[in-house]
Amino acid sequence: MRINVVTIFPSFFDVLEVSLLGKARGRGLLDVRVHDLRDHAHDRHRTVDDTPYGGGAGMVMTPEPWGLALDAIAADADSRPVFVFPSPAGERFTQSTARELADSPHLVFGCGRYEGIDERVFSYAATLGEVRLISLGDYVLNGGEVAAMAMIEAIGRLVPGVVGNPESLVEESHEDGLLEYPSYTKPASWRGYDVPDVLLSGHHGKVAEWRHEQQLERTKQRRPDLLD
Ligand code: JCQ
Repeated sequence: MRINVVTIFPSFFDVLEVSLLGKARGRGLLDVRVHDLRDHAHDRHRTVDDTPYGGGAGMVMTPEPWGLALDAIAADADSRPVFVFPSPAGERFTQSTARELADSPHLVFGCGRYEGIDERVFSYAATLGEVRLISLGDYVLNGGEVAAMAMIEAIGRLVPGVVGNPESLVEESHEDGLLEYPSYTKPASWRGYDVPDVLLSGHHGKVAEWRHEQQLERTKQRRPDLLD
C-alpha cells in the first residue's frame, strides 16, 4: 500500500520509522512518502495561508500549493488514490473506516492547519480520486497531522503481513462491536490482587463464557452507545 502525506510539518511523521509500521516499511509492505506543502508555495515567504473571504477569525490554507502538491502525487500514481482530509467536520473514523481504507492501494492524507483548507481543494481533489473528510472524534486539534498518524496506524496494521499474528486482529476491541475482555499474565497473585480463578481452571468453554460476560458488562458500563 502506498501512503502519501501532505503537511507543513513533515517531521511529525518521523515516528512512522519506528515500531510495527517502521518494520512494515522496511519490508516493503507500506510505502509512506511525506511531502512538505511549502515546497509547492512559490512566493518569497513560501506562504500557505491567507485571510478568509467573508471575514472571520484566523487564516485559511490557500489552494495553489495544495493543487500543485496533489498534481505531483497524482502524476506519480498507478491508480486513482483515496484522498483523506482529517477534519473535525468530517464523517467519524471507526474500525470499519480503517478496514475500508486498508483495501485501497493508494491513500493520500492532506493535513490542514489554521482554520482549515480552502473548500475548492476538496472539489479539485475529487477530480483526481475519491475524497473523504474524516474526523477522529468530537474535539479540535491544531492540525490534521496527529489525526492522520492515528488513522495511518489503524489502517496500516490491517494491511496483510504488517501484524505478524492475524488472529490478534480479530480478537480485539471493536472488531466484534464490544470492548475487549480484561487480560492477565503471571504472576497469579500480585500485591494482593489475584487473577480470576476461571482463567487458571484450564476449562476453555468456561473461559470463553466468562470473557464474553466481561465484554458485555464493560461495554454496558463504559460504552452503552455500542449496544444500541
Ligand atoms: C480530526 N478530529 C479532529 C483542524 C481544520 C481540514 O481542516 C482542519 C483540520 C483540523 C485538524 O483535524 C482535527 C480533527 N479529527 O482537528 C481544523
